[in-house]
Amino acid sequence: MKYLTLEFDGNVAIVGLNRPEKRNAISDAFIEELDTVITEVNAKAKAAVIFGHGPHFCAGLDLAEHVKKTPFEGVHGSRRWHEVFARIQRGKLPWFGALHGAVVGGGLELASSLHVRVADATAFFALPEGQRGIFVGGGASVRTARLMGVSRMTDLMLTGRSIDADTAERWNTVNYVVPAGEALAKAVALAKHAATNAEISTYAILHALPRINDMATEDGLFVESFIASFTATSPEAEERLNAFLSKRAGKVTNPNG
Ligand code: 1HE
Repeated sequence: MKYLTLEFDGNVAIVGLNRPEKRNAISDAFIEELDTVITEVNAKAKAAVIFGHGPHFCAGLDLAEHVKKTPFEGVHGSRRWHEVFARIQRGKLPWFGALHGAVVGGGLELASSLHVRVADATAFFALPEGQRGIFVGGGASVRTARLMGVSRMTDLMLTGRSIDADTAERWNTVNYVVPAGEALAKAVALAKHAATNAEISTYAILHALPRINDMATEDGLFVESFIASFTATSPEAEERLNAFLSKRAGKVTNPNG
């Protein structure tokens, strides 16, 4: 593999963006390699983590390659990013991001397709497309806008400003902020825990939650009742519910000890 690394820690896949000399800028070949890696991860793992090698998570679209494209090649390129990132967001297992340094442009779009994001204190976030004379094309108008809201995304795009990790957390764009250098360990720990969940619950969380969120209230509640009943009557649920009732499963913990 040229642009990515792939390791396994038990049933957790750890995917590294590995083009540090170009700040992990994403070219066409990079996207195709990511697609191949997702297939292998789906076959072998129960949860996955993605992080960046070098000083930054990801500098976004490879601008050197993009500048040579015709408008229609640009459309196909954007649609290919959509396909590949959809295999993450609407795939079969949960993806956790370990973010540090620049998480910008397409890097933020990739991060937005993950299910949980951990940023370390060095992380910063920006959408510099406005300054480059382009628009987002890797799903940010759908995914990033749903995380931070259209108004905040508009602000980032119009002003070109960067926000730090704490602001990104306030803006619902990252879930955890940890000290510098600790994002990967935290993301792996979270992924290991998620890998122990019932597969059917994980699938419902990944696929039903975002769809229901897009529905009207009454439609969402109706759909929820069927998913709740379907998952609760699965053999795995029966085993896990009985494990709790017979005191073989852990209790919910109080975060304050
Ligand atoms: C790149 C790219 C890139 C770096 N495409 N080559 N993204 C951006 O507009 C962000 C552009 N990048 C930056 O602002 C900075 O590079 C960083 C803040 C991310 C990092 O700064 P630094 O000082 O650590 O690195 P550097 O010296 O700027 O970059 C090192 C090399 O990476 C350098 O190449 P070199 O040959 O001179 O060594 C840079 O040119 C190269 N490089 N970023 C190509 N993005 C599907 S639509 C998505 C739309 C977008 O993503 S638009 C936002 C694009």
